[in-house]
Amino acid sequence: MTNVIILGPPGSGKGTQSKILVEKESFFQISTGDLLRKTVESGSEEGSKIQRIMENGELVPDEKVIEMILSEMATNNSKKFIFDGFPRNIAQAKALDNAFKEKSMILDFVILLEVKLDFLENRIKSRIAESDPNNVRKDDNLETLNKRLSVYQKITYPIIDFYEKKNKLVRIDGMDSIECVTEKIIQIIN
Ligand code: B4P
Repeated sequence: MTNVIILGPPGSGKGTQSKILVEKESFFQISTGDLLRKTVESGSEEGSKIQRIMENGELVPDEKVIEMILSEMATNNSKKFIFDGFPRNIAQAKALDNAFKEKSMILDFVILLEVKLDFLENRIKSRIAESDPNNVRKDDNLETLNKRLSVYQKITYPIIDFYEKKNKLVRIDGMDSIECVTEKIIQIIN
């Protein structure tokens, strides 16, 4: 069956598209951002540490994120996984490769949503506008966005090359409408 990674800068639409693909194509979504936000909401000491990291626009340590991903894969026997927000660096990409090998699974596509960086400010502003005013994401502000963009360029960007060399990467214009991006993804995966 089909396993897909959705890659792109913060606010490029990874979560938006993954949720649509869950509905339309019966994928099982694994979103590290959503899983981390749940840990933060639990109010645990670990959650408070993670909250500070996310509010600073930095990456949560690999051990935590990889452990969450492996546990999600182990407890859900879906044949169609969509990874949203993971991997975000080479160490995470290699850990996912190993998990796939161990489970004899195949990674079919890595879909890169290409969005010009100066466009992302408006995306984050629209996510703030769409949110419940009492529940706006703490990392949704321009200062944190700039840090997240810098982390993306320095740390996440090299995995584009990693997947390109494996012939898994497909680039999509993420500046098209939400519907148009979905349509292109569905064409690719089918
Ligand atoms: P994430 O939760 O992954 O969030 P994201 O990158 O900000 O956003 P996404 O691309 O999903 O945008 P969305 O669809 O909402 O990460 C948050 C933080 O968690 C990270 O900074 C990090 O600290 C931590 N983290 C997560 N994964 C980690 C990992 N693997 N390792 C370490 N740390 C990790 O879209 C944004 C807005 O744009 C929405 O309002 C949407 O409606 C709009 N939009 C989307 N597509 C559009 C389109 N085509 N046209 C117009 N608007 C569009």
